[in-house]
Amino acid sequence: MSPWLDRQCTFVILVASQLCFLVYYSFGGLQSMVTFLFWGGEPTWDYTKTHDVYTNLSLIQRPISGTQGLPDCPDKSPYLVGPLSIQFDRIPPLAVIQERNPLIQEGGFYTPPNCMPRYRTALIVPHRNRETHLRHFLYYLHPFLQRQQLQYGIYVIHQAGNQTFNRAKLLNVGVKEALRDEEWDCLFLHDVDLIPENDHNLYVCDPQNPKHVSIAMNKFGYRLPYKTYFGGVSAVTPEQYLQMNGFPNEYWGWGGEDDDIATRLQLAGMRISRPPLSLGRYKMIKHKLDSGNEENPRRFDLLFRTRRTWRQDGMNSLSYVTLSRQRLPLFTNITVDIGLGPTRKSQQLPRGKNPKGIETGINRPSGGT
Ligand code: UD2
Ligand code: MN
Repeated sequence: MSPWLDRQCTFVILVASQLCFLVYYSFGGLQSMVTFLFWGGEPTWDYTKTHDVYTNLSLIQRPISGTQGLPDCPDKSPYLVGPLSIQFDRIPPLAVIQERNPLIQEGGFYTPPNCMPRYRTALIVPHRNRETHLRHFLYYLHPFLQRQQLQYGIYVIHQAGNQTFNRAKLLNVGVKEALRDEEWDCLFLHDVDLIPENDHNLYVCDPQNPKHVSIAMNKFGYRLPYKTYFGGVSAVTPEQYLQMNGFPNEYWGWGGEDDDIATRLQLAGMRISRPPLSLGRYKMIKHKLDSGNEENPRRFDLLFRTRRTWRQDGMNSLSYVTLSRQRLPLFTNITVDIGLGPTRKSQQLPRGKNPKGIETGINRPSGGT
């Protein structure tokens, strides 16, 4: 090879390797490159750099010209910030939450003041004796949802009395009651103690399949605990909800109802959809198992029978008595009498035993981090 050609080659190799380095670093190093090449460009988020949940809220203003002829809200809200700082050491007073969210209407309803929303989402929260959790929930969720430019409403479904708690039945009640108010596009079925960590986790439904949203929680080390896990936060359209006959009414006490729901949606011909693991992140407020929500000893038996029972037990067999419906400043509270579970005598299976060997993963009662 001539010395001239040799110099040319060296030059080309030098430039090429510089280019490679440039590309490598502009993609954020090896880890991001691998993510980009093998996971189809799923965004990565740096959860060590977080933002206040009230960031950008003051930018949302009513136009001076009134609300006539408002444009559609953009595809992607300009107010989103990504990872959020979340702390539970101080409990925000309701008056402070109200003051910081001046655009919320009575009943906990919101419509963007400066554009026409693309989605209408109802949040349905089963509740009893979790007032401090509810305050954290309202403090974080209201600004989170407003930044997403959604039309939304928050419904708290409060079980009256101190008999055994029934989360799934309360959710059925919530769906029925929320749909009396509005033709919601999407129903978010939401534990009161779960706070989303990233506002790019949009509170909208997947039109094809029910979406399990809280897939990465601090409680489970930010991993999905098992494949069919469906607890915490999920999102369904009213059509999907009816297609699976809603949720079961017969699970009294802690556990099993989430696995039943995962089964019934499959029996109804759908599958579980999920957001990327880096987006479906949640912090659960630490708590113990509540009194009145003891482990349901019948759950494995019930789970064994879902295939036979789902068409009879659900929205089409729901019965309850509404005791009050209050439009409070930050949410609509619906207090209901949902009846009593089976008597203690008929609950004879030993605690925590799984007689049918059904896999329910590692979802055990009361384990916050
Ligand atoms: C898990 C699931 C939950 C549900 C439950 C079993 C997660 C994050 N969540 O939650 O979706 O499947 O197991 O039933 O894995 N609640 C009250 N008052 C009570 C009892 C319950 O308000 O006395 C409500 C509240 O919204 C709470 C939810 O029911 O967040 C679930 O109960 P939990 O938080 O005690 O159960 P946990 O954390 O094991
Ligand atoms: Mn919990």
